[in-house]
Amino acid sequence: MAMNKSTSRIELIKGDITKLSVDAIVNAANSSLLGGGGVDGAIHRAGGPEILEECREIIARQGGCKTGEAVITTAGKLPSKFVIHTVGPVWNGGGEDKTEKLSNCYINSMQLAVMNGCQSIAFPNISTGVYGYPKFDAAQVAVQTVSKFLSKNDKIEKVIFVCFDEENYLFMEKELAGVGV
Ligand code: AR6
Repeated sequence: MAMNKSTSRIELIKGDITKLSVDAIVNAANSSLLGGGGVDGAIHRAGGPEILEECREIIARQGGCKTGEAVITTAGKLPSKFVIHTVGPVWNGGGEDKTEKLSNCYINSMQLAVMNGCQSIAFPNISTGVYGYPKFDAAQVAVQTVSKFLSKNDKIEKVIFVCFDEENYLFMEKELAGVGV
């Protein structure tokens, strides 16, 4: 059935991820989980103190979040149900494990979404801001990882890639066209 094809479940939009009414939005956090700039700052600002409160509980329990891993909180005042906080790799000149770590961010976030009964999830362009991951390469990792995951998992009905900047949008558009979106 066409609806089950992985690519028909992927959508690309331009905009602010904090505005989306999806089951889960993903935050490009850092391992302290205590907030920061970029999309992380925007999510905590718009969501209110409840999200940070839950992050603190997670820190008390497990001491932060490692690169490539993900944790989940409720979404405070945001229209989504959950925020999934994942920690992308700092590019810092690159290296093979950066690709794997970025890919793990997408996989672990989607797994956590599935475990929490989410059917829709929105991703920002993880690591492509302060963390300096080249946008072209990051787009490739995002699209390849997500489409592969969807082809093996039918619980997620919609993945939305939310681009805040034009450059990421264009790279994502090109990459998605390559997989038939
Ligand atoms: N909605 C969607 N995307 C956004 C938004 C938004 N409201 N705001 C920014 N972006 P960054 P990183 C895009 O720097 O590179 C933080 O301080 C932005 O255009 O937010 O993973 C954390 O605390 C860019 O393409 O995350 C960490 O310390 C993308 O989000 C560190 O930055 C990611 O940029 C993480 O760095």
